[in-house]
Formats: sequence, structure tokens, C-alpha cells
Amino acid sequence: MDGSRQDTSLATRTRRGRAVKRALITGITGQDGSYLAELLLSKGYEVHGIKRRTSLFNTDRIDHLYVDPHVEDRKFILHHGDLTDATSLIRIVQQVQPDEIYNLAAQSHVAVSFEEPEYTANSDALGALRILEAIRILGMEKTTRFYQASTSELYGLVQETPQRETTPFYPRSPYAVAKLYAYWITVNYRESYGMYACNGILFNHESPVRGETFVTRKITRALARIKLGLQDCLYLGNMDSKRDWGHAKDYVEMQWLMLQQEQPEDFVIATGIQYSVREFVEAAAREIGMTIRWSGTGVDEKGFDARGNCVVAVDPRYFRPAEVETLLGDASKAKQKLGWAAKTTFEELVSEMMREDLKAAERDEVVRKHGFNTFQHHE
Ligand code: NDP
Ligand code: GDR
Repeated sequence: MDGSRQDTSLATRTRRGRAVKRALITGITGQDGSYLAELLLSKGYEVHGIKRRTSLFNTDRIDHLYVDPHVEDRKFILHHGDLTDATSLIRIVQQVQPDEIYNLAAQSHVAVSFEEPEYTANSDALGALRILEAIRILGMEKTTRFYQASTSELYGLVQETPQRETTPFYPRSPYAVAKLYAYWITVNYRESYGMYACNGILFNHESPVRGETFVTRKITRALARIKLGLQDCLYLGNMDSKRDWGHAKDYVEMQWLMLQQEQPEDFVIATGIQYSVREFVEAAAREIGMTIRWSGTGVDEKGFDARGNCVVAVDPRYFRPAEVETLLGDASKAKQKLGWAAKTTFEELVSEMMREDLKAAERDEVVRKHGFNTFQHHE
């Protein structure tokens, strides 16, 4: 049978008079992917996502959106693929024929990028190129809009404070260097092929579903577990590091807005307020009425000390070969052109994360009481 004349692909079935917009999200199983999928579904989109094959289920963050594949006219559909596998990306883009592609997938951990620099470059730099090429190979330059998840890490060793769209970049990690390539290849394809392609230069954004090894979630999760006696100590690296922390839910709204404009442009997304890692620990502890006892380098004491305080210790293993000491964003362009501003305050963010991690720790406490192990991760 001549496959090329078969009209069976998802794309050809729905392209005729398509009533709803169709989005493809890479990294849909991640923090931002889950919030963006929720947002787009609430706007009536048909949402397609790319997930990687893993030996265990990796869809915890999106399980509430799952629709049984046997249901007709599903609005939420997952595809197996990988940013390091061009053939899978071309096949998915061809099948889905998306109006909008959000490239959120990445090896997104800065510290890990020093340990896996080549893989980080492959997925974070070449991954973006592979999607842009898929759009081009399939002749969809004028019909598919592209969003690239760029990052404040591009500013690295900061050249200007606060950082805005015009601030020069100075990446400080294999992750940031890979993202620098992705940033410029997005600009280049926009300028070379007239594609609607843009970069959101997002500063750190967190939530209760933030990965457990990023510092904010590591802190809220550990304090909750220490409070319930499930963990004895919190080990951190550079506590003087400063970040501009926002809420992921606010930031994905901006990702969508950026693809709805007349002209593609790059935008900084940030709150404009900065706190240190130490201040984050203090704010989280305040939320649950806990007193912190700061220990020096190396751990001389463990767990609650004699006065019932929580011990936070510095462990040099969390220091990075090159650190980004301070980041503070200026999102005035987003405010002026798109009417966007962060809604969630720092206190609200910390409070929500702390509340959700306490609930999770309480669940683990029940499990432990019934004689089962709960694991203590120090990552
Ligand atoms: P997460 O680490 O939570 O999610 C990353 C996603 O990418 C996961 O779905 C992961 O899959 C997927 N992924 C990783 N490698 C591959 C690959 N080779 N092929 C396909 N999928 C892959 O990141 P966030 O949601 O926090 O961030 C989203 C994007 O925004 C990332 O690109 C990140 O670098 C960038 N960014 C994030 C900021 C933040 O503060 N959160 C700030 C600025 C930029 P799996 O679930 O299987 O691991
Ligand atoms: P970041 O986030 O590197 O900014 O990248 P992370 O939360 O990992 O680190 C923030 C700062 O905290 C310091 N730190 C620690 N970090 C971790 N992970 N674990 C620790 O124990 C610890 N102690 C201190 C770090 O040194 C750093 O200075 C995040 C990611 O989401 C990227 O994908 C994204 O591009 C940027 O934010 C913007």
C-alpha cells in the first residue's frame, strides 16, 4: 500500500479546518511542562507531549492530565521521543503538525552539567537545533511557532545588574554554554528563515513540583522531613548565592504569551527581587516554626541539637567548579509589551512549597510507622 497517499496520519485528519490549536511540548514530564500543559488545556488546546522512555514511570507530574488512549478525541497525547534522536523528533513533528512547539526539554541541572557536559550539549544545544531543523525539513517554517526555554544562566558572571535582554552573556557552566548555542540558533533561524521563533530568558522559577535536587525544593523537602524526624540534617553548598526566584505557574503563562504576538521577540522573565540561599532556608524554617542552627564546613553535629534546633551544614561537594553568584532580572520589557508581571510573592512561593512538602513528609511518616523504609536522599 502506498503510505504517502494514505490519509491516516493525525496531521492530515485534523489539518482540514482544524478548530483548535495544537501544541507540542518537549519536556512535558518536567516542572514547566506540567504547568504549561495544564494552562494550554485550560485554553482549549490539543496538547501533545514528548516523553522519554524510562525504566520506571516518569509521568508523576502529569498523571492527573492523562487520558486513556482508547478514548476518542483526546486532547492530551504523549509520544515517545528524545531530544538526542532527530528521527523521533521529525516523526513526531510530522505526525502532530503543531501550531506551536515549546522546547522545554533539557538536562536542566547546572551541577550535573559539569559531570555530563557532552550529554548536556547534545540534548540542550543540539536538541534545539534538531527541532528547528525538523520544522524546516517539513516545510513548516511559516506555520509552526517555536519557543525556546532560555535561561538567566546565560548571564553567569554578570556584566550588568539587573540583567535585561541587552545585557551581555557570560555563561559559567556546560549547561549555560549549551543553552547559549540554543539561544543563538533560535535567533539565527528566525533571521535566516523568517520563522516565528523566540527565546524566553527565564530566571529561576520554582513550585511544589520542582525537581528535588534544585536548592529550593531540596530545602523545603528536607526541613519538612527533619521536622517529622525522617531526616537528620540538611547539607548545602554555597549559601551566599543569590537568585531571583519566581513561581513556575506565573512563568508558563509568559511562555504562551510570547507565541501569541505579531512579531517574535525575546523576553526576560523575572520578579526583580533577589534572595540568598540562606534567606530561603530562613523563610522556609519560619513557615513551620523551626529554628535553624548553622553549622560550619564539615558536619560536627547531626540532626536536632540539644535545644531542638535544625542543623544546616555546608558540604563542599555541592560547590560548583564555577559558580553564578548573583542573578537579578529586569522584566520591564515583558511588562511594557505583554502586560506581564509575576503574581506570586516570594513568601507565597515558599509557603506553598513548604506546605506541600509537609504533606508529603506526613505521608512518608505513615509509611514508616507501618514498618516500611523511606529513603533519605542527600543530593
Ligand atoms: P525539568 O528538569 O523539571 O524538566 C526537564 C524535562 O526535560 C523533563 O521532562 C525531562 O524528562 C526532559 N528531558 C531531559 N532530557 C531530555 C531528552 N534528552 N529528551 C527528551 N526530554 C528530555 O526542568 P524545568 O521544567 O524546571 O525547566 C524547563 C526548561 O526551562 C528546561 O529547558 C530548563 O533548562 C529551562 N529553564 C528552567 C528554569 C527554572 O528555573 N526551572 C529557568 C530557566 C530555564 P524526564 O522527566 O524524563 O527527566
Ligand atoms: P540553578 O538552580 O543552578 O540556579 O539553575 P539550583 O537550585 O540548582 O541552584 C541555585 C543556587 O543554589 C546554590 N546551592 C545549591 N544548589 C543545589 N542544587 N543544591 C545544593 O545543595 C545547593 N547549595 C547551594 C547553587 O550553587 C546555586 O548558586 C536553575 C535550573 O533550573 C536551570 O535549569 C535554570 O536554567 C536556572 O535555574 C535559571
